[in-house]
Amino acid sequence: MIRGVIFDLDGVLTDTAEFHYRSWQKLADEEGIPFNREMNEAMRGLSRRDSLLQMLGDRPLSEAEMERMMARKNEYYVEFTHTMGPEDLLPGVVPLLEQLRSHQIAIAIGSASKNAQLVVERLGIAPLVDAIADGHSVEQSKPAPDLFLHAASLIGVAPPQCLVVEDAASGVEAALAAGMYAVGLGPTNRVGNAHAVLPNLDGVRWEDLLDKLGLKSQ
Ligand code: G16
Ligand code: MG
Repeated sequence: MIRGVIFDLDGVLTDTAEFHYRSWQKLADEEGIPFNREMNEAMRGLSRRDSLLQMLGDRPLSEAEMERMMARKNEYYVEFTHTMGPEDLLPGVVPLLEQLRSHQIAIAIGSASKNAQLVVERLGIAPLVDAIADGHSVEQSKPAPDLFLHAASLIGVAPPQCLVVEDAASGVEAALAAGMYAVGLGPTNRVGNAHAVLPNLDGVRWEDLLDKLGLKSQ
């Protein structure tokens, strides 16, 4: 029986993935580092530091330089978040959250982002969310299970009774490592390891999710 659903934020509830990409691209262009959308795909769901390391490849940088680059990327990203509002919620999100509420299913956010709190507030969904585990919550980010285990403990639900909704391979791996159910959103070459795969949450009802997982609605 599923008693809690943990939603990834970027790429699941809202398309900040595009804002993250544009911020990294701006930084890369300024620094003369070759970068493009395809390379960005490999960074989906990774923490800020892991994303930078991925972008740098074998270019050696001091810790201080890395800190400065991460701060600049974040400046660009936070600028984007200032333009965000409830209209940036992806289709199907609010009806699904409301449906979960009516079934007394606990709702948590499990995001690698240090800006998750800010984004949740801008989206106007804070009242529908019981707990937020974010980039400040644990040391080991996705694909380690720590972030989702922390989210589960915040809502007081045992991991096997949690379902994670993710758009990134690293997030699906994290959910499986945490012993949770995983629904992947997007192409199977990205999230195919999840228990079930859907293109997005548009029109998706709670019963549909349980059905896809081979579980029964209670
Ligand atoms: C997100 C994004 C990643 C981003 C990470 C860290 O995670 O998918 O692209 O690098 O957060 O974000 P920040 O720089 O704001 O701390 P998620 O887990 O919400 O998909
Ligand atoms: Mg994501």
